[in-house]
Amino acid sequence: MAATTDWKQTACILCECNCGLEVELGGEDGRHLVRLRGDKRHPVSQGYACEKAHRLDHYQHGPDRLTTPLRRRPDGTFEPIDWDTAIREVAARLAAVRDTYGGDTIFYYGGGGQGNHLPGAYSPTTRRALGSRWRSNALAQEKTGEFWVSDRMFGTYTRADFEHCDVGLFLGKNPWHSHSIPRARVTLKEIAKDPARTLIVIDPRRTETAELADIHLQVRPGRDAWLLAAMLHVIVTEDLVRHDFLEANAVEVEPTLDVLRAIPFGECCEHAGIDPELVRRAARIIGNARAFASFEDLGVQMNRQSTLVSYLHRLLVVFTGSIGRPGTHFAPTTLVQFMGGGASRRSPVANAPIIAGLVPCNLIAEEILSDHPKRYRAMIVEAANPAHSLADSKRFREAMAALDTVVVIDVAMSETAKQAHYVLPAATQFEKAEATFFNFDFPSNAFHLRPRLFDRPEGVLPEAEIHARLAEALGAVTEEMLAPLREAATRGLAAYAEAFAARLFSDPMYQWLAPVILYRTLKLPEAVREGAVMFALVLKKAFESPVQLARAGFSGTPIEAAVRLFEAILTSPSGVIFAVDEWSEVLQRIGTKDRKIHVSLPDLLEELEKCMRSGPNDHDERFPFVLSAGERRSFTANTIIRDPSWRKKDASGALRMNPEDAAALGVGDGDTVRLTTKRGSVIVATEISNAMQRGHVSLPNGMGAGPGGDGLLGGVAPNELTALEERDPFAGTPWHKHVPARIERTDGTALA
Ligand SMILES: Nc1nc2c(c(=O)[nH]1)N[C@H]1C(S)=C(S)[C@@H](COP(=O)(O)OP(=O)(O)OC[C@H]3O[C@@H](n4cnc5c(=O)[nH]c(N)nc54)[C@H](O)[C@@H]3O)O[C@H]1N2
Ligand SMILES: Nc1nc2c(c(=O)[nH]1)N[C@H]1C(S)=C(S)[C@@H](COP(=O)(O)OP(=O)(O)OC[C@H]3O[C@@H](n4cnc5c(=O)[nH]c(N)nc54)[C@H](O)[C@@H]3O)O[C@H]1N2
Ligand code: SF4
Ligand SMILES: [Mo]
Repeated sequence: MAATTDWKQTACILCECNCGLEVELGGEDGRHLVRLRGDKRHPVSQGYACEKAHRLDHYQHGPDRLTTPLRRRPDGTFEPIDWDTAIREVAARLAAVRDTYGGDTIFYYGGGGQGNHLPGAYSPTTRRALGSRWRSNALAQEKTGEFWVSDRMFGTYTRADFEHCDVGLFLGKNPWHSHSIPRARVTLKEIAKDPARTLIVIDPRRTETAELADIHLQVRPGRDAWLLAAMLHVIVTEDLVRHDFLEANAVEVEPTLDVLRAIPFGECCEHAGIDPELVRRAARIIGNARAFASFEDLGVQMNRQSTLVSYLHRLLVVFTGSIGRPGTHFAPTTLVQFMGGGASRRSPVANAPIIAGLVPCNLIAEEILSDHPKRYRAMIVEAANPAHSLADSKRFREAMAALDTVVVIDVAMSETAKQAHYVLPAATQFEKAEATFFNFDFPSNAFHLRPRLFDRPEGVLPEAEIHARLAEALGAVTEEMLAPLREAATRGLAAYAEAFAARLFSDPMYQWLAPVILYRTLKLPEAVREGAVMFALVLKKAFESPVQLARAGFSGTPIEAAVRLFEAILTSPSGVIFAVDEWSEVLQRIGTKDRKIHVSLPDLLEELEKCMRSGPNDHDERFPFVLSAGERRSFTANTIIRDPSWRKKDASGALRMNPEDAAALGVGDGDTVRLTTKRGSVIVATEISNAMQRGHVSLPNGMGAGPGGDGLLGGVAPNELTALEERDPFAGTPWHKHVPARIERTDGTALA
């Protein structure tokens, strides 16, 4: 091995925590991430990193890496083309779709994953040049139900302060593996070992988090609505409701309390499969908490009654007055507000609600496979793998095949790229500057622009450059627009800022073109060049939140504060605290029209009453098992890492199954079974696990061989088994965690 260089700062890109890392570069060509450790200077992660970060070299050196633009031949194979040809042809084909059918038929999917949100920040320029109107991404298959409820109740999006809570609840969430809160394992262990604090987990599996918990409510799969209704019933009937908080901050309380008083408690506990005394105990602990923090995630958000459960969960938070105090819930000052938002429009073909600006993922195929005049005709996919990650991969592939033009921008030949007409290869997240807008910390909030670690190989481009070239080829960004700013840039950042702000605030069109204009005209050091777009975002924030920025040390006029903050971002390779909030500000951020929390959502209360009357209705004789398709494990990271050799354990992604279920079938640990759902049938190895309850089986996320089985990932691709119509009636989010399934021995014997 050649001599290694110094430690360099970057961040992990495998989950939304983006823990700060220090890495040693080396290997034969100096292009490997040889050693990695948590970066103590990172303001949020403070040196923390989990085991997954150590495997990042498998991302940087993935086997499916793209190194040149590709064009599909009529026989379906790809031929390499040069960048000039690729940009010219892609621009011409998309412009032809725009001119024939309207730009609103060009659909945009993705924009970023767990570690990279700058592509999505540059894409507005290309979308504006094309008149593209509709878009979506993974949030519209997980969080849009929660966004919709939060928007109606609070007019804002909240997160929880587990570090200072005395009662912590995880609902359909296994943070030991999936994280999503800073330094998750440290915080979980601290709550668990402190006798004065209580950790409550609601999960049908005995997860690693549940093992640490004081109370594990091992709910029957898909029955969370009944469990939460029962818990709320206890809180209301035992009068553990914080009336002072509600009087000061909420409206429409009484009608909701009436519905909850009438909940059939015993029946609910029975449906949930949990001892009524344990339900009471958990509810009392939450009702009497000094500081209650809670987090819901995919176990309920990708499940039956998901939007109703998001609502009931928020009622638990509001009735216990758990907003706006340390250890409870907060609304942070974020740099870019992309989590949250209500339903504004309806989609052009299926008339589905667009929540947070996103078309529900389960309806995209329907919006394409239609004879509606406004059906989508073309699609740009960037930094996402929807042919793998959306429900019903077969149907999604059919939809892609029906499109006139598909352009995929990715670092690797993904399942989605395989279906494209043009594949544009991007620099990896370590070959350009990158960042995410997952900034949910409180009271101090941080942003981390990671400088480039490696030069990029010839043949690939960062997304900023791809969008700049496309916008120029489409004639949307011209030299005439750039010249005055180029000139201003020679006079320093302050002069540049004045010139840029004057244009930004005088021309509404400019904000769409600003990303590429900034990238083309700001003179930045090479290692942080793609950070140019941050200038517009920072400027906007300086006008919106001057007090919070000033507390973090960025004061002066908004333009002065923006210049200071932008300079700090460029020169802080471990990240920078950009805003400091105060707890007293949280309740002032309630953004409903009357600035009150709206406790009653009539459509969801009606849904609650309907569910209570009808019972769960979730049993199908033909499919006696419930499959959770997509569990987070130690060796899963969506499809960010595509190299199967990184999986030291569980390489094939086993189906976890309860021992009694296995015994009834005569299946031993490691044996293969046939797993069948409405949409597909696969052969999979089993892992017998005491963590599973009877009737519930679980497959990992992010595995899968892709179409034709010729990919490299290994294991079962979960969405070969899921169906589009299995979705929430309100938000359209999929029921990936509740897929009715049948299991047979590979010799054909069905399990009783
Ligand atoms: N290791 C790893 N970490 C990740 C990721 C990864 O791929 N790998 N992905 C990241 C991403 S994109 C996300 S969105 C998060 C997701 O993070 P999580 O939501 O924590 O992830 P999952 O494991 O998909 O689902 C959580 C839990 O839901 C439970 N569950 C299943 N059915 C039910 C039910 O009916 N009721 C309840 N209450 N629970 C149920 C499952 O048993 C599981 O333990 O993880 C992030 N972190
Ligand atoms: N059945 C089932 N399906 C699920 C889930 C589940 O639990 N069960 N979970 C869902 C959830 S929560 C999520 S978040 C989604 C995730 O699914 P997607 O949003 O589709 O994203 P990823 O799998 O993270 O894929 C990211 C893509 O980005 C590429 N990439 C990596 N770095 C770069 C870069 O720098 N530039 C570009 N242009 N591309 C890059 C990778 O090669 C990969 O193809 O999956 C969802 N699908
Ligand atoms: S918690 Fe998430 S971001 Fe942090 S090291 Fe682990 S996978 Fe990476
Ligand atoms: Mo996700």
